[in-house]
Amino acid sequence: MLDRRQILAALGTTALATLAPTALPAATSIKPDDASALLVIDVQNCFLPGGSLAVKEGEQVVPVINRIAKAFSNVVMTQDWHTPGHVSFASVHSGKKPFETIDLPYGKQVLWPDHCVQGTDGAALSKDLSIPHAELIIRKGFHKDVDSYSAFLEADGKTSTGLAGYLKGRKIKRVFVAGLATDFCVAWTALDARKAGFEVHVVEDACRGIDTQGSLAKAWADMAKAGVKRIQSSDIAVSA
Ligand code: VGL
Ligand code: ZN
Repeated sequence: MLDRRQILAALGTTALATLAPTALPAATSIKPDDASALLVIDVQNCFLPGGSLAVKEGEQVVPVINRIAKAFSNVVMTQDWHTPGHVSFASVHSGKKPFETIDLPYGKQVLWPDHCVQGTDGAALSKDLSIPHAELIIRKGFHKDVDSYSAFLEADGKTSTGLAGYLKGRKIKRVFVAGLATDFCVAWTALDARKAGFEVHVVEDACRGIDTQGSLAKAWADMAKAGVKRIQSSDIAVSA
C-alpha cells in the first residue's frame, strides 16, 4: 500500500514532468546582446603547454572560448606584451627566483619566468583560437618598469590601456571574461571592469588559474565581493 506521502510525491513528479519545457534552454540561459562583449584574456603560447609560464590545463580553455565566442557580436582579445628584461621577470632581479615577490614603487610584484616578450612566438595568440570576428587586440605590460595584469589599468593603478574608453565608445554595458590566468589577468581585468562600471561575468570553465600562494581562492573571493558574476559556459546561449 502507498501511504499519503508517497502518493503526493508521485503526483508531484508527474505534474513537474508535464510542465518541464525540455525543448527550451534553461531559464537562466544568458543571451549576449550588442551591448555585451567577450574579453579573451592572454590565450598566448607562453601560457599554454610547452610555454615558459604554462598554466595547468590552459589548452582546455581554447575550444570552450571558440564555442562561446560565436554568441558574441563583440569580441576583444588581449596579449601580454612585455619588453625584454621586463620588471616582472625574476631574471632581472639578482638572487630572485620565479614566484617570489618583491616590492616595487607601485606595490607588491610577483616575479615570473621570462614570458610574452614582444614579437616572439611565445607572445603570439594560440593558433587554435578561431575567432575571426574579434574586433580589437589590446596589448598590455609593454612599459618596461610596470606590469599590467589588467586589460584596463596598468599595475601603477592609474595608467589606462584605453579599453574602458573603447568599450564605452561602442556602448558596451556588459563584459564576459575568459582566458588565462583566472587568478591574475582574468581577475584583475574583471575587478577593473567593475570599477569602470560594467556588469561583469567570469566564465569559469573558459579560464584556468596559476594558483600560487593561495592566489586562486583569493581571486574568486575578491571578485565575489566586487559583484563579479561567476558563470559557466553552459549558461550562455550559443545557437548551433
Ligand atoms: C599573467 C602572470 C604574468 C596572466 C601575465 O596572463 O595571467 N600572469 N603575466
Ligand atoms: Zn606578464
